Amino acid sequence: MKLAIIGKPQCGKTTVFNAAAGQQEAVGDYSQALHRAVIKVPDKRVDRLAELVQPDKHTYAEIEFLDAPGFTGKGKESTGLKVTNELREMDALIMVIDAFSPEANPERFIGNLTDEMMLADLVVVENNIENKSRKLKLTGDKTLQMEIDLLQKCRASLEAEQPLLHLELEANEEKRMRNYQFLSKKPLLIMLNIAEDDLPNQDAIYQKYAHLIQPGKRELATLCGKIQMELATLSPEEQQAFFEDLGVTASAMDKVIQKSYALLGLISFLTTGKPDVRAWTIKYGTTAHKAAGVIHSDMERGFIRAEVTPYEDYIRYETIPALKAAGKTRLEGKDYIVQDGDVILFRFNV
Ligand SMILES: Nc1nc2c(ncn2[C@@H]2O[C@H](COP(=O)(O)OP(=O)(O)OP(=O)(O)O)[C@@H](O)[C@H]2O)c(=O)[nH]1
Ligand SMILES: [Mg+2]
Repeated sequence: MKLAIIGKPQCGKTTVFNAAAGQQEAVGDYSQALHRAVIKVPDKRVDRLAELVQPDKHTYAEIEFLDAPGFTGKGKESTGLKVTNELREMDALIMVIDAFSPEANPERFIGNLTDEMMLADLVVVENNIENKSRKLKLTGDKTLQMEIDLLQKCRASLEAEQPLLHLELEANEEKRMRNYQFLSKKPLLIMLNIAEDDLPNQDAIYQKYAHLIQPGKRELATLCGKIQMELATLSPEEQQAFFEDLGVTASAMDKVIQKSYALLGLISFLTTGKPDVRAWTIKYGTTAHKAAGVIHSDMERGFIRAEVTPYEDYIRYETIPALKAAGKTRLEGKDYIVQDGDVILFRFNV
């Protein structure tokens, strides 16, 4: 999963990046610097299975973070567009909003950033309408007309100042939309970066902006980036003690992971074996056939069946023979919808 942290200059992007990804990049230097990090998603299930199976290694799911340079200016002049190509490849965006400084005005900042994203998308929409219309005239290719109709729908939405995320689309349109990687179509996590003094008011601030939440499209979280960044350098035990003192309920990393998984409808399945115990991230609703492909394209191509054991049963019965004897391992076909925590052995033949 790839997540980009975006926001106005000096809103605390690098501070949040440091807190969520456990990094120690310089903050407050007006550098607009770009940073990257990969974190391992903490998963107790992987730890517990590794204790049982004693594999050579164990592997957590990973999240790639991009700390993107700030958005300034408008449309084509926006410095945010410098990284648009990379931004467009992200699975979701984390919009950091300054709610700590004297100039803080979350509602306006969220509006400004959303406008910037919509403007960037409008440029793409208009260029494509123009190109495709020209091609249609030349070739008479009817599929182009469908594409143009879809783009015109997008244009109408953007002109009405509606992010593309809210556009109602048919399944085949959703599929075609993916080619354009529109920014305002990306699931969004709004992170209100609050002042240290506001920590006790965290819940009230969250409630004030809760109307922005749209399940599966837009999520909201509050955090004090500055404190979280300082805490991120401590051990988990030390962190816990400070959290309680400060009234912090979860680490920035946990918040980002949990909210992003919910936003993107992600779950994890697990694989075990002597070489590796591993967690894999997929979208909820993925079939066993496609899940096999996440591991290796050969597994998808030569898929025979999936041997599925719920994690809780695996931990209870401990060994494969015991699980089989108790009838806890099921044989599932291609169309089985993988569930969170399924421990799966794929049988395949290529
Ligand atoms: N009081 C307070 N200050 C914060 C908080 N988060 C960030 N800051 C301060 O805001 C300033 C900017 O933080 P950065 O993390 O560098 O902001 P940025 O968005 O990465 O800035 P650019 O990359 O230059 O656009 C720093 O001086 C931080 O210490 C916070 O939660 N509380
Ligand atoms: Mg920065």
